[in-house]
Amino acid sequence: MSVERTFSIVKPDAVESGHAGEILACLELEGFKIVALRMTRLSKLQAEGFYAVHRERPFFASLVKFMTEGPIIAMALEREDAIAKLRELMGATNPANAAEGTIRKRFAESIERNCIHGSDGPDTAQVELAYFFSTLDLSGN
Ligand code: 3AN
Repeated sequence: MSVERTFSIVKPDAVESGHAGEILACLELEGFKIVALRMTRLSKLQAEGFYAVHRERPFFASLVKFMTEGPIIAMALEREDAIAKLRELMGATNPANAAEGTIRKRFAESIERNCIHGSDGPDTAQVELAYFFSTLDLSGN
């Protein structure tokens, strides 16, 4: 497996509850290098664009509302097999089904307010990284 990059977000629930630092520490302890990081607050339009694949899902409006309720921390992360390893470390979408020790098991409130996002494949990672970071942000590290 080669070194790859993935995209992650510490979601508004985790920033608000003061778990952002612990989540970042958890990522670093598991060998993820933080290549780029930005704290920002999404507008409705930006959140709708980011989650465009879910537009037809019943939870879309609520998801957009949640993702815009407060600041998020967007990150470019790097390690071997980063995409799959991050998904593993995050745990299942619904924290009730997440394995012991995963980030969602430890910090997520519900299936919607689930504290962290991670790209689900190489194509998505590329699109999501470019949604938040410029080539310049990603080139110097
Ligand atoms: P994951 O984040 O595990 O890849 P996705 O891509 O299926 O999960 O869903 C994107 C986001 O939409 C989730 N992180 C969660 O915040 C929200 N979500 C997913 N499924 C539901 C659901 N059944 N009800 C409410 N929100 C959901």
